[in-house]
Amino acid sequence: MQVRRLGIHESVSAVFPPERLRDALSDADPAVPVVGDDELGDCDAVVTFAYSDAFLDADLRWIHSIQAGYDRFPLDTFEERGVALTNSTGIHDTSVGEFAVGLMLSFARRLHTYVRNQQSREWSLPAWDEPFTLDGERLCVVGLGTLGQGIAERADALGMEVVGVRRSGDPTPHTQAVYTPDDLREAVSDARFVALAVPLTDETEGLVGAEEFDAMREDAYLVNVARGPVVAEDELVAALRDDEIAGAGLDVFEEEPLPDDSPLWDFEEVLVTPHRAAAERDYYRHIAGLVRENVERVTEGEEMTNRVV
Ligand code: NDP
Ligand code: 7N6
Repeated sequence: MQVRRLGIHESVSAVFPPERLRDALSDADPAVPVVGDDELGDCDAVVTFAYSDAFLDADLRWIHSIQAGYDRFPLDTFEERGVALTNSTGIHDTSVGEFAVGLMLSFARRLHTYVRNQQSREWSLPAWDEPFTLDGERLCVVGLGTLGQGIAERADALGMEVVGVRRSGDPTPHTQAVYTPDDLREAVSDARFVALAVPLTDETEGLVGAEEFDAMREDAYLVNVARGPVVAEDELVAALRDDEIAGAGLDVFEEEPLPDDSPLWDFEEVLVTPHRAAAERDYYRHIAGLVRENVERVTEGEEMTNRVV
């Protein structure tokens, strides 16, 4: 494969201005124009946020997704057509790790309640036994890759007792025990927090539902920074209504933006964030690093990193 013209698809503007990435790659060998669907004609490859059928029409050889998740891409078609897809796993440990810990800290230290009260100039005290500390509390991280390990490392630093779940069951740093998905309910049963950090796949769709909420402690919080459909959302709403769990910090949803009429907006112990756990001003720099490395690898005839298909 030769990359002479690498388009930066305008859809990356969902996360950063495309021109930032263009400028960061200006010293790379290929030309790096910002392109829309109609301007892909001369490109061999594209860096993108969204998937567009125009990529196939333009016969691109390589597509780089600025997301770690690749659930929206037609992998089988890419495979059939010999299109390489690379993703952006490996860059979100700090950003999402800090975000997930932020959600947990907010619930424990009651920050979300104080922020809400401030809107109405209300000096209102929590019940004496409502606030708690993360120190000594148990966290179960489901999915122990970049995100999961980023969360585990920061939770461990705060004195939390961290366990995790992954298919291999292999140990990772900062976890005291690692379970396999068969033992998911056992893994979540003693946890004060359950943080989801798995990719959305056929196996993980609906991974957490009524039975898992039933297995969780009544004072437990769910944190979802993975993908909305990993959780059966109706069953989450039911679990929150029936006080089967204490609350949830949710960055991702079955439908995004979260519809106006979703009951999730209204729970006091639910924090809704707009799929921004990974957002940071240096995002485009991390992407530039990944893209630059793969351009060099392609030039040298080496295997690409973060190759999905
Ligand atoms: P990685 O590939 O680094 O890690 C995925 C982890 O999930 C691995 O530990 C894998 O371990 C585990 N896993 C896969 N399938 C299962 C399963 N069925 N049950 C339990 N564990 C499983 O990905 P990232 O950490 O970079 O990203 C994970 C996902 O998080 C992305 O796919 C994306 O959807 C989402 N994401 C969300 C962001 C946000 O802004 N909210 C930002 C970035 C990512 P093993 O192979 O041993 O099973
Ligand atoms: C960018 C979100 C991913 O999968 O959804 C995330 O990497 C990216 C703000």
